[in-house]
Amino acid sequence: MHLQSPDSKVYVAGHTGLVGSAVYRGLKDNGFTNLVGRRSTELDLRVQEQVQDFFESERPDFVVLAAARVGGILANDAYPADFISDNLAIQVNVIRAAHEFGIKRLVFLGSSCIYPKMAPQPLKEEYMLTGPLEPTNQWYAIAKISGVKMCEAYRRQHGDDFVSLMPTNLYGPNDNFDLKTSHVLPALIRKFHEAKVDGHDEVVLWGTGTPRREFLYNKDLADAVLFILKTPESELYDVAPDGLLNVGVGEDMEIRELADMIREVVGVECRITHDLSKPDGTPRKLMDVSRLTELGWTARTGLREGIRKTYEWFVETHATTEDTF
Ligand code: GFB
Repeated sequence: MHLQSPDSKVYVAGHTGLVGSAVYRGLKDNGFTNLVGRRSTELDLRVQEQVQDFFESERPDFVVLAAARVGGILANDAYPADFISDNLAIQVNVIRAAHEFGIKRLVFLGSSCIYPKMAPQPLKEEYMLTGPLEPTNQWYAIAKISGVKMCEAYRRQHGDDFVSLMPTNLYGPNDNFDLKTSHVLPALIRKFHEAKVDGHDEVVLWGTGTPRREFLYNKDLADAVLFILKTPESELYDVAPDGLLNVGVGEDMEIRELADMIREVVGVECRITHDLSKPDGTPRKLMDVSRLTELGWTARTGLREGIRKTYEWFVETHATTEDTF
């Protein structure tokens, strides 16, 4: 059942992360004030008993499942056990509880890496499970594919209104700027910023810089989540009978083009070099966004504008909490 009443109780799992924080804020700004969130220190979603107790006491009407262990290409490769087991545990516990406690609609968030490494472009939802995955992030991808399939299974067996959104690479305020574990966009913001502040004349990119990626601002994803929460079931499953919808901007670019853009936004003159010992990953993952477009949603934030806002956030936050980066 879709979200209508501003009094409905919405639980945003992962409400302090890149996605969850934007979803929480987006709901609030749109008049939905009966919101629930828990930090991972208060509620460990990997522990079934804690999840059961939480649903028992809070009894939410709607759930946005944005809690996940996420990271960039090297973090995925370095911590495969954490990526597969934490994500599977979170998903099993939350999706099961959502069923048991009669949640009206659950929106599960995944990632474009669920699609095969060499899938045709742009990536259509039907390409899931049609070929081998990118090896560096197969562990995370398998967990997310399981989440999509769990939602589909609960819908099929019990009629639960559980739907999956697959966003392309995300960025924005509240991103992770740790150079070892982050994604490329926040990493490059930090690297160019530090080159500017410390007067370095070189920034090192991982890999060849030729892979292509698509970037979606986290507030645009939050807007898409709210849009999906509010879309009536008949329309939603008419467009997405398998309950899977891509979210993206429909355009991609090479990593080296992204680096040029970030260098301009940060305002620094320095050379760009390449560390070819680091992996390139998937050559391209451009989303086909025709399902969401058909329903009437499109992303609004241009990449340069989004990078500028994220850089402002980084500078402000960095100035006050330097040691957290
Ligand atoms: O964003 P990223 O880590 O993840 O890397 P993926 C994207 C591309 O940017 C790769 C290159 O080709 C990297 O080699 N790159 C260049 C850099 N410089 C850097 C840098 O300083 N840091 C980083 N991190 N990359 C992840 C998956 O894949 O994307 C996840 O591992 C998930 O499972 C996520 O799907 C959205 O786009 O390659």
